[in-house]
Amino acid sequence: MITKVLFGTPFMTEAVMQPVKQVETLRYFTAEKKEDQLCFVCPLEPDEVVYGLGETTGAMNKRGGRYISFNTDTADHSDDNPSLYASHNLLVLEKRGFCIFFDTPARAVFEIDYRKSGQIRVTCSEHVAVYQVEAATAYEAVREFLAVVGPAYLPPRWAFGYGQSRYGYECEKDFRQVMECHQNAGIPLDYICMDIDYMDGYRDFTVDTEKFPNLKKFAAELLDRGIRLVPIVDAGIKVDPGERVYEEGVKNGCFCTNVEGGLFRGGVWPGMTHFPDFLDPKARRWFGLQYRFYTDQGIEGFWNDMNEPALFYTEYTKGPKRMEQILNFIFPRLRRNARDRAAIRDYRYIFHQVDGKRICHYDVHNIYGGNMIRATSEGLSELLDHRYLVFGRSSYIGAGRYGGVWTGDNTSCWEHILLNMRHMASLNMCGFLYCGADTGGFMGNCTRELLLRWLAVSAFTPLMRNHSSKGTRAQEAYRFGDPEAFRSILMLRYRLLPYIYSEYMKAALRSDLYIKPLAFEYPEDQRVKNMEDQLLVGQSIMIAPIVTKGATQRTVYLPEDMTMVRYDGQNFSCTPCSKGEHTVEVPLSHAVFFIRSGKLLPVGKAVTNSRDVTVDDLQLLGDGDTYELYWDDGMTRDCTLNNIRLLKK
Ligand code: MIG
Repeated sequence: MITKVLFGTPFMTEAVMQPVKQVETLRYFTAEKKEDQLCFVCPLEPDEVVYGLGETTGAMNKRGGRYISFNTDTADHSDDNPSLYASHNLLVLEKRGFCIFFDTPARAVFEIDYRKSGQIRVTCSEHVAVYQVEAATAYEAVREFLAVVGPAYLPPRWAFGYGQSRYGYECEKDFRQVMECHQNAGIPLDYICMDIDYMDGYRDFTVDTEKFPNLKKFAAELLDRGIRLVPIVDAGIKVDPGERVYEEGVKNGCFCTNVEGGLFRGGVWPGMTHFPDFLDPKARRWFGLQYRFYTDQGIEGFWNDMNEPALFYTEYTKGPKRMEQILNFIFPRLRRNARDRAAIRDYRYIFHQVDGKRICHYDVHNIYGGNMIRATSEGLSELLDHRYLVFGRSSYIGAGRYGGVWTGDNTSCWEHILLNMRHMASLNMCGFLYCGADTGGFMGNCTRELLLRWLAVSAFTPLMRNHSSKGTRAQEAYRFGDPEAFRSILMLRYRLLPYIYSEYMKAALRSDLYIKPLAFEYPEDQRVKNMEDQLLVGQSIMIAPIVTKGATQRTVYLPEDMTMVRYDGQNFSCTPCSKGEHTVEVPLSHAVFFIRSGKLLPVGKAVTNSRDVTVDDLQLLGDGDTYELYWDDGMTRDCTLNNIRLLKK
């Protein structure tokens, strides 16, 4: 059962869409007033697992950590960084079948068995709507929560293909090369992302015509070969008198204001920018319809960046920032503190217009980015009559209805494969089904081994994109010699596409999770409680990938009898395995995963582009009898459970 308790006058974040019964008391938690904040406290038993918090660092079991909901542009994804790009204030008390969502757009601190041992302490604004769900199991509680948050975003099928990206691709030649190198090596590919260098002076809704003399023609040329372009769109609009988008935004009052009542100016990539007031429906619509610039050229996929919003400097910053930047670079911890301070300072100078009232950005900071995703998505749904790809960096619960998320600037290191897995499960609990990390790592230099192992994990995540930063080693799948192994792992993705697509669509339509922790299906099994390197993907598969450098084998725990599936790049071979521990050998060019008992897995033919995926003669693996296949044309908006057909063995 889901209920809500209101404290003060909570800001309407629109995270929850369905009506929820209001009650007077909280279950398990007590609220104490602390100056102008509330502190919610809940005692924990010693072995209790606490899930949730979506995109946060560290383990999936949040115990022992301190997390701060305050959306931050940060490339430090180490365990002790309390804030990443998003705020997802959901906690799941696994054993009690209980989840609780603190719905406030303001900063919130979660201390889970941290400051006071054996306690959850949540400190946040005194104006907060608290949603609580009590159910028989944690899995049921989360599904009930997702049902009131609203249906998850439905991407087109091509968005489940493999995407290649790099901050550094500049012009037609670069994109053509990426396409050709994949295709010549027989490595599947569906889209290539365009980072900020495609724009004219980093202005959204423009293109540098020296680099792309005819973008429409170029997009068509690529699409003809099955490849789509996915440009980046940043939050800020360049202050640029005479330029159409800027002038329109000013004229229509679509930008955030400053302390004095003028327009707020913040330095980002284009120099001084105005931030669209994404909290204002009028500004959202105005911004969303700007995407016509791209849709007119046949482009239907986008990523939204810098929407925390990221701020390099402001007009309130006195003196040169250079020394601070150098120090920040040398001392990352200091940098974090400096950034936090800078953000707190700067965000206090930004104002929104909400229902005719001036609201300080600092107090609603965490819902800015999610509303950019919403603006983008709502605009595109007006401009197009079919589905489109949108994913963003910063988000809040509820934004998962409008688009997906990627997890930002991670690093080419082994620990971040595991972080990727943890994020996928935690994000799914918060309603972000379409998600993925920068495969291979954004910062740092990737290696062949790291990329292959990472691909073997992201082969199962809805968003599967290889992305890296300027100045790092090139990490396209064809860069490491001997493309055979890469072909094998990526081919696996395409052979699984009917399943991945079908499971995703069913999960979205049923308020279910696409990726979940083992404890959600095996709540009685003590051994899976803290298992974070094995996950359930859809209803048939369990993955247990290799995430350690140099390892060629690992121990896998099966909570029930399962079928082990090995893909060697050509064939699937199946071995029944009994419940318990197994040592599994996985060479770099192989992928091994498991089919749950009584389930089936449909696999398709080896193809190199999503448009060639068919379900006409699927092979059915596993020991089940039937499989519910969701299938449509991959583009229609008419996505209902009527599109499910039953496959029988
Ligand atoms: O300040 O657009 O997370 O994916 O490549 C960095 C350049 C801006 C941050 C994104 C990253 C992207 C990069 N952006």
